[in-house]
Amino acid sequence: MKIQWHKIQDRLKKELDANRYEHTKGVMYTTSCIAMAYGIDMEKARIAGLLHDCAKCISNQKTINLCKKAKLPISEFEKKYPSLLHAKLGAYLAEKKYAVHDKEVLNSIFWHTTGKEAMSDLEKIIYIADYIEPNRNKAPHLQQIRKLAFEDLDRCMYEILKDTVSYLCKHSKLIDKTTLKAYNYYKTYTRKNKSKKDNRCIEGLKNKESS
Ligand code: DGI
Ligand code: FE
Ligand code: FE
Repeated sequence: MKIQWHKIQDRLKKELDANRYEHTKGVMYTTSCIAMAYGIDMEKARIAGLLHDCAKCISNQKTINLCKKAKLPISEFEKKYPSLLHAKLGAYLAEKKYAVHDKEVLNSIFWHTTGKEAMSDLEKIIYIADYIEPNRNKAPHLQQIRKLAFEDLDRCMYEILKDTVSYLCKHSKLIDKTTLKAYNYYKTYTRKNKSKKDNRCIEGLKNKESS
């Protein structure tokens, strides 16, 4: 991938407000670090982090108009909460305006707000980095979640989705189907894997006893 880092950064600086631009850089560095920890393609993680919120500072009305023009489907839920659309429109603009054509990168931008079931490692990394980058300071359990990001991507997804769902409930916001499906998936997935791990420990102990 030939990426014109400076050109993209200069353009984003104009498109985003100062706080969002700082957040964007925070996400870019955090995605790079998590990718390093797991041996995932760092360049893909870095460019996805840099561009994930490229559509965030576009007004709701303009976002809807641009989505219609680009023939991106808008769900009933997104009509009610157009801010969710910045992820989908962001993936579209990353390709058309910032000339990033890598499908894995575009998918991780597309899913960065709701998450989804069975995400790729790159998708998980962008989702997680968005939540834990150093400028974030309001979410509960940040210290544990930041540590978990470098230990277990799936459990980290579960903890973030759990806190997000409970935050949305507490503030009487409706929960998107995709967010809920992602939450249920990682809840079941981490439980299954935990019991697999426990079984392996038990097997290990049995083997020790019998030898
Ligand atoms: O764009 P960022 O602020 O960096 O973060 P983001 O893309 O994760 O967007 C966060 C917002 O998305 C946050 O205000 C909660 C909202 N969100 C995510 N899932 C849902 C949701 N809002 C509603 N109403 N329902 C959801 O399921
Ligand atoms: Fe976002
Ligand atoms: Fe973000």
